[in-house]
Amino acid sequence: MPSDEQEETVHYDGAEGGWGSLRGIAETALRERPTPGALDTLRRQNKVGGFMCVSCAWTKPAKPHAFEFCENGAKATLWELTTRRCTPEFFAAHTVTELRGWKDHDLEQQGRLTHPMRYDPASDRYVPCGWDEAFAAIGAELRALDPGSTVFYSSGRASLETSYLYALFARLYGHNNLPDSSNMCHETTSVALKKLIGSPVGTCVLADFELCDAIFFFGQNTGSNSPRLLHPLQEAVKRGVRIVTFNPVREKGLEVFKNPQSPKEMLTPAETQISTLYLQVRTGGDIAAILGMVKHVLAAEERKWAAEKQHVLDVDFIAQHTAGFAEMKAQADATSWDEIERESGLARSDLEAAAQIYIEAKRAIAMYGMGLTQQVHGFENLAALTNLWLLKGNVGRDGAGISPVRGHSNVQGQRTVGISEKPSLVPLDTLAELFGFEPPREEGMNTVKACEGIVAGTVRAFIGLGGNFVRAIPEREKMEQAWQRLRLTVQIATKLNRSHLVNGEVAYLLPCLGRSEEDVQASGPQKVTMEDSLSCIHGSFGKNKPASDDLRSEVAIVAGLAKATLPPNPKVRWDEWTDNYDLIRDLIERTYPKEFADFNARVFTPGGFYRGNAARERVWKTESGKAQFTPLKTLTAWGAADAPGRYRLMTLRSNDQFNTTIYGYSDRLRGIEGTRDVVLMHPDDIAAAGLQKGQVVSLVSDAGDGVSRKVGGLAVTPFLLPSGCIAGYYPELNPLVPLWYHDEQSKTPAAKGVPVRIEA
Ligand SMILES: Nc1nc2c(c(=O)[nH]1)N[C@H]1C(S)=C(S)[C@@H](COP(=O)(O)OP(=O)(O)OC[C@H]3O[C@@H](n4cnc5c(=O)[nH]c(N)nc54)[C@H](O)[C@@H]3O)O[C@H]1N2
Ligand SMILES: Nc1nc2c(c(=O)[nH]1)N[C@H]1C(S)=C(S)[C@@H](COP(=O)(O)OP(=O)(O)OC[C@H]3O[C@@H](n4cnc5c(=O)[nH]c(N)nc54)[C@H](O)[C@@H]3O)O[C@H]1N2
Ligand SMILES: [Mo]
Repeated sequence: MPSDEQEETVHYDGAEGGWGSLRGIAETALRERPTPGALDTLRRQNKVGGFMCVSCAWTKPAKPHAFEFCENGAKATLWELTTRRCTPEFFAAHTVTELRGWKDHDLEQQGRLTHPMRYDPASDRYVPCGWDEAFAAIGAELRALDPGSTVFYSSGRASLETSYLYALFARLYGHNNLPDSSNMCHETTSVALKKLIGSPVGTCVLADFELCDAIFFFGQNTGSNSPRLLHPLQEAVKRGVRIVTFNPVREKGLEVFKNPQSPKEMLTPAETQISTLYLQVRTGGDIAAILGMVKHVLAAEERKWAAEKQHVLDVDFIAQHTAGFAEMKAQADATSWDEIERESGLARSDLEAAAQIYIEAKRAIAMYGMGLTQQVHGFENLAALTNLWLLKGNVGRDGAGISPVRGHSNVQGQRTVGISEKPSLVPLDTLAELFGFEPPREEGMNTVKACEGIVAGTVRAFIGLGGNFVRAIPEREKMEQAWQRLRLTVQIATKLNRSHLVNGEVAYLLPCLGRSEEDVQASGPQKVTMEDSLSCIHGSFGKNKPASDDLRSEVAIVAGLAKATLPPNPKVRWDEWTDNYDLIRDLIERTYPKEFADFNARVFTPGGFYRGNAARERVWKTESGKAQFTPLKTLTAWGAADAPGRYRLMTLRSNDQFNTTIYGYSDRLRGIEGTRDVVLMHPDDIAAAGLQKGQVVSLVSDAGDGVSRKVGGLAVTPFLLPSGCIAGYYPELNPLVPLWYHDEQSKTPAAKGVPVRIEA
């Protein structure tokens, strides 16, 4: 960062990792006062036979570090193992209306839920109830409703075993309304990569990181959101791998890293510079930036062929494995550098330098996150990226590939085992045969459709398998009002959050075990499994004493609800499955025999077992049977037109939160301390808008639909961002995102490019 600009802006001087990260863990430990076994649990975290972190989805290596966890993984574990308890006494002391006025942080700070609770409208309080009573009442409600008017949501944490049963419950009951957090996250990936290379998930495995020569990052904040990925990155840099980052924000973890687990690095000034080239692309500018790189690669091909009769492109790969090259090239040729510079906000020379690194790399990996997926033209972002990656045959080859960095720890796996609103992605015929029923075949609701149905009143019941739906979705005000007209809301959760407090007419709060806790059923202690970002399946075994004797496992709760709702079916054995999760894994194996062969025997494979990926084998399960080059519909991913006073707002995560769980108010890696009520802006933009540093302003929607949306109380904070791009925190700013403002193809809300104005 240029030093004069640095002086004017808020930033962090240290490296990612280092002592700051150890301090972050210590502060969490002080706040949560974790149970005595917690430190031992951290030692077992992400190790074979241990328990798998509930934070991010980054892979768990076969040869783990002594402490295979990061600052944020430790925070997530300590958050679960807190000694604080949110008891029936707490609920007796506060009405639901009162609690609705509390901050997210303060709600979760009450600690673990201990007892099943029922909403009592007379006293406006949650009151304790028995499990059987809750199941019976919910079952009766569901039986009285049209299954098509109910939604079964899941946040991406629940295990493969729970997820399989949950999806089966929905289908036996009669719907495919199975939205999950992925609908707000990497659904763009599931739709775009499926269409372009025939695989809804990434193509890389961990070994690729040991073979690649270059890694490109687009819109992913590794330092905060998948810090363990910094270890293979640091190793890669030491090997000479060049890393190029495209991000409007200079995120610390992709600049410099000090390994907090290396005593040598901790005691010396040693730190690793991660990115060779860091390009602060304009929000929504990646399509143009990548097209610029494509242009440079194509020009280099022409020069090299003319001079040496040698290729830059992988011409054999293009001929044999791809379709659409000519149209894609025609568009690149026809697009001027002026347009590319304007839309990306980057200089041609910088884009050429990035493209040169791509050209010189024999094997290149592309990684990306929400910066590409949460955009109106998110599909186009991924199409542009795939175009560039196919030019040199960087898909389906060791050391190369496209590797989206997934969010929740089992979000990818939930899709794998049937949580999907799209019946075409689920082996319904197999389910029909296994369980002797006729599964619903019509497409179910994704997150946006579920929200539309709730507003329209056509959705009558919502079950949440984890998560904090009303806080995570767009258009908060309208959604919260509509929410309270629901007939039934059921929340399966570990801690109290806002979604529990904007309850329906009949409402239940069902507290479950956390993944780090011992899960003992009739056949003994149970293990569960999840799938990471690199498609590896891992077993997880919780050992801690449960937070309360009245908790049930997620498997037991889902089975309890299903049994109370559905008529008896001799092929459907909720009780036996709850008694022994091996039987559920057998069902998963029978439903997905190729991916899950010998499942029970492989649960604790070091590094997980790989479930395979056709695109990695260069088998393209696309419409054309080839990997697809795509001409781009637009040069910008931003979904609005530029206009004076209109800004592109990115809603970001801090280093001190996990989605809607706000651990605290220290976004250390960006130098923002003590508050989340900020709007980050370049000093020149602040001056141009006639604002002052520290001035408190409101953001208002400028989406052009005439709907008033506003969030106030935000302090103007100077920050190094591209001109016209501003940033603030998710979920506080969610009221500004219109429900209709989403990726065109996948309906992922476009939370990274929201059109807003500033009101002083
Ligand atoms: N500690 C912690 N870990 C987490 C989470 C958490 O909240 N806390 N959440 C989990 C979940 S569910 C998910 S999905 C992942 C999310 O992890 P990420 O994918 O990293 O998501 P975000 O933090 O929302 O933002 C991504 C980055 O995109 C950049 N960006 C914004 N707009 C653009 C753009 O137009 N172009 C480019 N190139 N970049 C842009 C932002 O500056 C930011 O650095 O993390 C998971 N891990
Ligand atoms: N503006 C904006 N909006 C966004 C995003 C953004 O970047 N910007 N990101 C989007 C993304 S990527 C995602 S994934 C969604 C996240 O949306 P969700 O997945 O719905 O939300 P979380 O905050 O992860 O859910 C937190 C709650 O989960 C419960 N919980 C925690 N652990 C467990 C467990 O083990 N079992 C059960 N049953 N419950 C548990 C706790 O009660 C906790 O309060 O938000 C999306 N919304
Ligand atoms: Mo996510």
